[in-house]
Amino acid sequence: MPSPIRILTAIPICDGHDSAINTINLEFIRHGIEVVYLGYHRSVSDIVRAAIQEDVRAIGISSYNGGHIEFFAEVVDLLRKHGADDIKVFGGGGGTITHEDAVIMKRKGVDEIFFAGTSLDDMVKFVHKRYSKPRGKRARAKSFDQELAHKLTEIEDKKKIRNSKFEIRRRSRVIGFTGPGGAGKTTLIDELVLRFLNKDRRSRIAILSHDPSVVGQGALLGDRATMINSQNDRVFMRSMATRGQAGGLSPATRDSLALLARSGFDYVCIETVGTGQEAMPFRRNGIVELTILVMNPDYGSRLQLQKIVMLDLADVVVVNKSDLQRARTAHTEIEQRLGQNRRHQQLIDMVAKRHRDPGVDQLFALISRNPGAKRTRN
Ligand code: B12
Repeated sequence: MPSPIRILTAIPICDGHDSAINTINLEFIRHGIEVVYLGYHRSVSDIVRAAIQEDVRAIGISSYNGGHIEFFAEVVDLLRKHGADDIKVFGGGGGTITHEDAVIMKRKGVDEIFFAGTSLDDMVKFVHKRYSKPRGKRARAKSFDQELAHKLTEIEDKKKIRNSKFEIRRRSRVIGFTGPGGAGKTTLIDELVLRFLNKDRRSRIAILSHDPSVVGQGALLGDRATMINSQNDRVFMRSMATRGQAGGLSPATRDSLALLARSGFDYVCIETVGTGQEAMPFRRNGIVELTILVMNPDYGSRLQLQKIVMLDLADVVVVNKSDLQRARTAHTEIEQRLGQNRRHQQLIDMVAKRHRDPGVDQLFALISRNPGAKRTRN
């Protein structure tokens, strides 16, 4: 089976018209395409950085608020500057982009522009036709991030990894984040990233983030859209689809994580898909040194807690959204459940989305002062 086509979609800076791209994303994933969605209000450099790190075949931009001729051209130029002109650019924008504009945009290197009235089917056909051919021999990477991105693709595509032109340095600390969908794992990682970046101005962080593949093998890899602080040159983020594997990770996770962990990052954060009660995602993964279970206070009754396997295995349990009414009860019930394990697991309440949240500070302090001391038992 050939690997799915990976594309990145985004909306330009100062533009919040996301309704078209949300529909288009869904249609793409239904037809076997993996879509890394970067969200709206994104700068040229955010888009190009993400496209290079994700090593996508193309970038689809949806633009409504004007300035599209310049914006699309800058994306094409910056890709060229980074030696990433094998990543192509296409897009649309209803009644805003005229046919005359499109002619200029194509002259500047844009592959295709779609106008109002185009069927979703035509767009899917275009992506399959234009971007499904296997890449030929690739030119040597121009940067460390680009080389790493190419290697991660080789791992996902089960190809032989080429030797490194860039130095592989010391081992990173690897922190695993798991928990049900919507508990706030991505927001928490993004807040921790802010603290990592501020603490040491030279540090670099990697994030390996998972989302589920759906019927038809496509996937919406949407964690980047929630990231604010992680849109930074010191952060390397890669989104991965589970590609048919149950349990929260992908068949390529183990090797990808091993590569990231020896690539000189200070921290590597790995985030699972939203998991169920039986999940033990890091069990067979010796690289993760600290596992964090992020929970929502709304897990149901106390009885539900007995069934969550990760409550036995996690080093730290986070009760996020602790401003919700049920959070105090949740804290007490989880505390009692953890007490039965007799493992000195930490329980931290927080509101991860809140700026300068003391619970996130507490978790950050725990991670930073605990270098490698606490290997997970799972
Ligand atoms: C819906 C809408 C809104 C909604 C947006 C909801 C949302 N979350 O997206 C709301 C009401 C919030 C809104 C707000 C505003 N809007 Co408005 N909005 C529109 C409207 C009516 C439709 C856009 C749309 O979603 N169409 C539905 C899609 C599915 O169809 P489509 O646009 O034809 O797109 C097709 C192709 O182009 C293609 N396509 C589109 N994108 C992509 C991307 C890829 C990768 C591909 C392959 C294809 C593709 O797919 C579609 C399939 O046929 C347009 C008018 C118009 N007709 O375009 C104005 C319009 C875009 N808005 C406009 C304006 C001015 C605004 C506001 C600034 C108004 C204000 N003063 O507050 C704000 C700005 C909001 C913001 N933060 O950016 C102007 C922009 C003018 C300009 N460029 O100079 C427009 C053109 C209206 C007008 N004629 O004045 N807006």
